[in-house]
Amino acid sequence: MTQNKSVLEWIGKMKELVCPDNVVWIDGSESQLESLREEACKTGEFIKLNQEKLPNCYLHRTAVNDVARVEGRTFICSRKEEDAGPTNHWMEPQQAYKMLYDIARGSYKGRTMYVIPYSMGPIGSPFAKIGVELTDSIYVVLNMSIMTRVGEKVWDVLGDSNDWVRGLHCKCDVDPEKRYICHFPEDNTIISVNSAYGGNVLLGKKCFALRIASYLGKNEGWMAEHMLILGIENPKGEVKYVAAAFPSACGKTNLAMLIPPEVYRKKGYKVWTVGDDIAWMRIGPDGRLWAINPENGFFGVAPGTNEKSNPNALRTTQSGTIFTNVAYNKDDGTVWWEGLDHNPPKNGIDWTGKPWDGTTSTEKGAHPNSRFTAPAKNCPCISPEFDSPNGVPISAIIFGGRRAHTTPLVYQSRSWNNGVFVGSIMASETTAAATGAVGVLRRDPMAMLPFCGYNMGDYFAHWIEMGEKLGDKAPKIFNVNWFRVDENGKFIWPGFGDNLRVLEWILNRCEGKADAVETPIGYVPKAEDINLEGLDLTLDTLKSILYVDKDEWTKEAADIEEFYKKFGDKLPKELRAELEGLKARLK
Ligand code: GTP
Ligand code: SPV
Ligand code: MN
Repeated sequence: MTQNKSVLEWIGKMKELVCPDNVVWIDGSESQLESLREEACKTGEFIKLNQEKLPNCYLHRTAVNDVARVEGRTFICSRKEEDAGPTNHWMEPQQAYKMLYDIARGSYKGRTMYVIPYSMGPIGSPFAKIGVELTDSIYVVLNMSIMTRVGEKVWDVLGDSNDWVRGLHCKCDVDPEKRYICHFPEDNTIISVNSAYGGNVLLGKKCFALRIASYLGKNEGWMAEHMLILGIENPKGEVKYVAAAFPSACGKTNLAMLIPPEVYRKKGYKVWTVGDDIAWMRIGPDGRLWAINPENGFFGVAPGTNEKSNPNALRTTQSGTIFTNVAYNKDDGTVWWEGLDHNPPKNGIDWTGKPWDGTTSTEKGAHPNSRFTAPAKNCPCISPEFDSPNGVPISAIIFGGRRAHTTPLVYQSRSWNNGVFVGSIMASETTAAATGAVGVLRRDPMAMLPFCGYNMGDYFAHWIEMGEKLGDKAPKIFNVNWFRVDENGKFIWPGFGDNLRVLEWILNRCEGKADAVETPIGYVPKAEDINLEGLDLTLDTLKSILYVDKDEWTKEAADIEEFYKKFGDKLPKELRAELEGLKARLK
């Protein structure tokens, strides 16, 4: 426990509001966690899986109306509306507090308040930040204990400081009409009510490590980004790190854990996972950009994860993992999801809790946004630098989206500012990671549309400013698209492990070792410079996905112009100039 006055005062105030029957302080000990797991099994919140096949693994099902982030009910409650900006929902803070307190009042009656002290980033690292989450959900406690560094040590590091993020989570009745995820960046506070799902309630993740942290980063001169961090070791044993921003369910976990194609493995290439979702980046004493992963686990998309697509992820989930909304196999007490293998359970239970026969049913067994929560240390390719308090130096920043057409497999930006432009115009087809229609193309700057805690125009300006500070030590900026489709709607690029072929070109470019072809949007590889050895893909097919179509991009430029209008005079003049430059090159 702690004597920290600001903590005790706030908890006291929240206790009075929500009226718990009792309060449990989470100390991070295995014995405490184990008793919570047992309790969750008793109440049915958890199902204990086959402990021989999946030791210490559990299954949890959420309410059917509570299966993804709710962007429409997520608010940035800054004092001035303008500070939330045109891409966020805004609520006036006093009005928001009143509404949330009215919903939260008395909602812990008959329940327990769990107090979770956690660190985002290795405890005591200069990058790390501390949070306290209050919750009435054991599921949240057990997930937070995997996803963040939880326990007594956090109080020691915090001491009597007031610099910590307050998080109140109230499950209430999981009523979707009263569900709100509200952020008060100016008060270091997050309040989440009426949900019990992932990103809505594991407040250290998107709420703190992106929405609040992006605001802190702007004020303190660092960056909080929706990026994986990956180390690529070449046959000489040199490791280079890249950070990549893709929207939700667009391939971060997969790229972060990729297994090199056989031809690369034989040569001695290795890949090391530092993070799969969030990067906090600072300029180091050497002037380069250094990154840590503030998380301690992976909250990954289950469907599509299999022995071929992502064996490392699969292995990571074989112990100590919580599965959410996947299918259950009653015969052997294991779990299943679409795309795991061709043997769905005959005698199963689907993600909604109904009996399900995977061999005859056309219904899905697992929800498309079903997830695993797995400890980072389980990952066979976890980087030796994972816990490093100073992070890893970033050579390249990669943006990417899910686009059936228009965007080539890979291109390099012309400069840092041009790279910021490339990030700002990212567009991607929506996925099941958020509620709403799937497959709709939308602009998602830097994959941060749902996660930027302040005015996106100011966020662009912050990127430009970081580039000025980094100067010639700035990482090079690239864009990738694994998702171009042919006339039958099939993905053309094999993706997954084979994405290393593109990463190799990217790293070669960073070291001035590869050639490129200049196009209006930036530099694309000469097709011959992408290693296709061992791949069933012709040079002509590769050329077709490297091609930059001027007509398509002219339409794209007009659409970007429209999109940019949103930001009014908050749009940095540098980005306006980049757009004009693109238009001129397309003429
Ligand atoms: P969040 O956790 O929501 O932020 O998602 P993520 O960006 O980590 O996405 P993830 O790696 O879990 O991938 C989501 C989906 O994209 C899965 O269904 C994958 O099978 C698919 N996917 C990932 N990489 C590739 C790729 O290189 N090519 C193709 N075609 N699909 C991919
Ligand atoms: C995402 O949607 O980008 C996720 C899952 O990583 S959640 O934690 O629900 O935000
Ligand atoms: Mn994510």
